[in-house]
Amino acid sequence: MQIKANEDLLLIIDVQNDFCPGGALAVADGDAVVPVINRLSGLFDHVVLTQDWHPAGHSSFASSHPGKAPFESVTMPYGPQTLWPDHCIQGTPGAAFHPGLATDKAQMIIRKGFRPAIDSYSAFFENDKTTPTGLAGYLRERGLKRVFLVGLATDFCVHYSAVDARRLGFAAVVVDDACRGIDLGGSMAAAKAEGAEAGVIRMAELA
Ligand code: VGL
Ligand code: ZN
Repeated sequence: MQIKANEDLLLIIDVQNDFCPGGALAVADGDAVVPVINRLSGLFDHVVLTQDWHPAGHSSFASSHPGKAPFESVTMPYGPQTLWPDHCIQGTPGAAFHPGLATDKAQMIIRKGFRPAIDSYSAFFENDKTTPTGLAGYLRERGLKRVFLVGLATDFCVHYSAVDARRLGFAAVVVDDACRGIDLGGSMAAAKAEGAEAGVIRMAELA
């Protein structure tokens, strides 16, 4: 696939210490994406990073729900919400980007999940599916049409971002060798099916 410098964006999702081995919500082999993403960054003129950025006591943390354990689910006003171990707390080392990630090329960092009462998987909308992050406007103002998605986790933040990109009228391409997933209760298979339904393209790798 040919990269179009003036139309394509590389969207690097949540490559943060807490999602890498040793982190609070470690994704198996999560740090393996770092060298792959660093190479891809060199191919794009437009690069944006996202950073999961929760206040302490965030409502997506199991620790905020007495009697609940991580990976259980609760019903929030905006719908079902999976509960996670405390992770990516603002300003902590776990919320920092992986030290090996090349971040200099990025022109913007979208922080998400900072509102205490609502989680945000997608880089475009919070989990209520209506509160925007501003990324769609950024893409439109810059005339960008296609989003290549990489990072963590394939079946949560990458997936929700890809589907929202499609919903907003952008082309969306997930590059599999630059992503790793959590796979909770069949979420990898579900993400693949829902992504295909939404018109998300999956590539094994981007040469
Ligand atoms: C993520 C769960 C909780 C992700 C973020 O980046 O995929 N997953 N917060
Ligand atoms: Zn989170």
